[in-house]
Amino acid sequence: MHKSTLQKLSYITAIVITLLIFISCTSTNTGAMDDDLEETESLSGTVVMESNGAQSYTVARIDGDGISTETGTENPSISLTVGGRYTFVNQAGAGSHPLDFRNGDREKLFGQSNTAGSLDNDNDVDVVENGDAITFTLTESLAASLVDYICSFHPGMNGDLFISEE
Ligand SMILES: [Cu+2]
Repeated sequence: MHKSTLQKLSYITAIVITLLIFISCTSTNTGAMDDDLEETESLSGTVVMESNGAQSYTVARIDGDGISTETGTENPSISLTVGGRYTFVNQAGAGSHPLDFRNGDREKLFGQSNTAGSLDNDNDVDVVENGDAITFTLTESLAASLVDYICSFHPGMNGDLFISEE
């Protein structure tokens, strides 16, 4: 008799614990989803570029959200999340190593060189240049054509751009 009462108690305890765990997991998940929504609404990040002479660009650091890359390696691939607004701070110098962004046909979309780019004046991409920094919005349409970055003076300073979905 005692044994079966104990068994019932332990079943009930197990059920209560399971319910508590379930409830706490559910509330945690809801919180995480809210955070994700906030992040995608205001996704923005900064890539700080340097150069290894005229040989290669390097990424000194990244700040904010939506960017992944390796810092300190030559001409690293940079992954950007669609929908974000990104600033590339070209510490190698916009005048010495103008940073351009290109499509798969190696045509300039926009950038720091004096050559015209097809998206220089696109309202949605909204390219803004400020000293050595260049800022743009990675629209779906831009994401479909953006392929790499390059120094317009030194073709060896060149790396891939990858797009990640949010
Ligand atoms: Cu250069």
